[in-house]
Amino acid sequence: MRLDELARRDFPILERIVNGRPLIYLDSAASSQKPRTVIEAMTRYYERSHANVHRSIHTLGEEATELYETARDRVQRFIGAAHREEVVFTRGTSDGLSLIAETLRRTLGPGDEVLVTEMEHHSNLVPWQLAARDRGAVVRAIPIRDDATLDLDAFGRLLGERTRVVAFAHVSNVLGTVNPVREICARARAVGAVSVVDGAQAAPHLSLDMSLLECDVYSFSSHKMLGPTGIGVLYGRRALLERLEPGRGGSEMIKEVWIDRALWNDLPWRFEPGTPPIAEAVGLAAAIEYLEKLGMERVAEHERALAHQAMAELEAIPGVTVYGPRSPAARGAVVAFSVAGYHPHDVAALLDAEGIAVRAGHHCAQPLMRRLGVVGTSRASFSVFNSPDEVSRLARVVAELGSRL
Ligand code: C6P
Repeated sequence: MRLDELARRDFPILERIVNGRPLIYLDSAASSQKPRTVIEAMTRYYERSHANVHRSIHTLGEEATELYETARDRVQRFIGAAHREEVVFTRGTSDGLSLIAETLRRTLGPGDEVLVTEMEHHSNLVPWQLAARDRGAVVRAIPIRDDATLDLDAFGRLLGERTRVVAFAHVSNVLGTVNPVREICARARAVGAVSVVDGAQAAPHLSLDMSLLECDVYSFSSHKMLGPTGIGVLYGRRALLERLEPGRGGSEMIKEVWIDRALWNDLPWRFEPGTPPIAEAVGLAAAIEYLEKLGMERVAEHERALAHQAMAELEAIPGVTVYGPRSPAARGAVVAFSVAGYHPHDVAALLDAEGIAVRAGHHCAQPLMRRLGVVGTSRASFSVFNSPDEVSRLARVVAELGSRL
């Protein structure tokens, strides 16, 4: 049985009729839909176990703490982290990247360099701009080649003794390019720079193993991987987190506080000030359980096949341009495209009228749009519940738009 045939009935929202048509949801890269088990786990938590964590001695407090910390163990196994202390819960990818940029800020000095890439999402650019601006450091970008991959020779030339941080996406949310994480992190390490990976578009689709990637920091969101909004994960190598001063303060991240100073808590709580997203952690654990039951290798294979099909069918339509690497093996589960004569927003609106949800615009990657010479693109993205028929329907409707001109 194909993966979508197995998974589809688990997603209640897919029963919706939109604009008179059964919903075809091709916008999981922006936010995926949720299986029933995730929704039910969160409801069950609120109906039976809710209390604050780490502070209440009563039964519900202990149950909530147990559920929250068990979710951490589940994430640890899912991403192959060596230690549970390396799993910090955040509010999402952007929040995790901001947290690490705020934390590393004080390690930057005048003339130091933060390397990013031309394909970054604003969430992996702006926090570094803020950190660099405050410390007189500079942000420089590794360019991309015309085949939509990173120019690693240029990376070699940019990398130097002033490089403090190398921050880059595992998978581009526009091009779909899968970057060579292990190689980039090794080269960053060789010059003593901290490697920070934006895993927003990788965690939902690829089997992750931190022990193989050997990055220092890896940030991703739950809501793109079938889990709830409001929670994400910041993996940080223990040796790095141990020597960093927290960039944010509040309750739970301290052991003892005086008026003028405080003693930090142990990892990972040192980086989790305030009441954390507890129900969301329960939902994320349920999402991981669901993905693990399907099997991440199978998930990756299914979504790669859909992306490959979408590229082939869309490219065959006169007037359609597809962006990103040609080889499906080098791509994630997004396919950005443009239709000659149409603004990307109009393409999305016309598809919506047919019940097909895609995203359009600059995808929070304006420097990349400038590099591609476009104002924006339309983008289809895929998840476990999407079928080859849905991809063909997308291509048919796009072909009709093309022939209308
Ligand atoms: N990209 C998209 O439609 P948050 O919003 O914090 O969960 O994720 C931010 C983010 C960071 N990096 C990458 C590579 C991303 O793709 C995203 C989210 C969505 O492409 C919304 S702009």
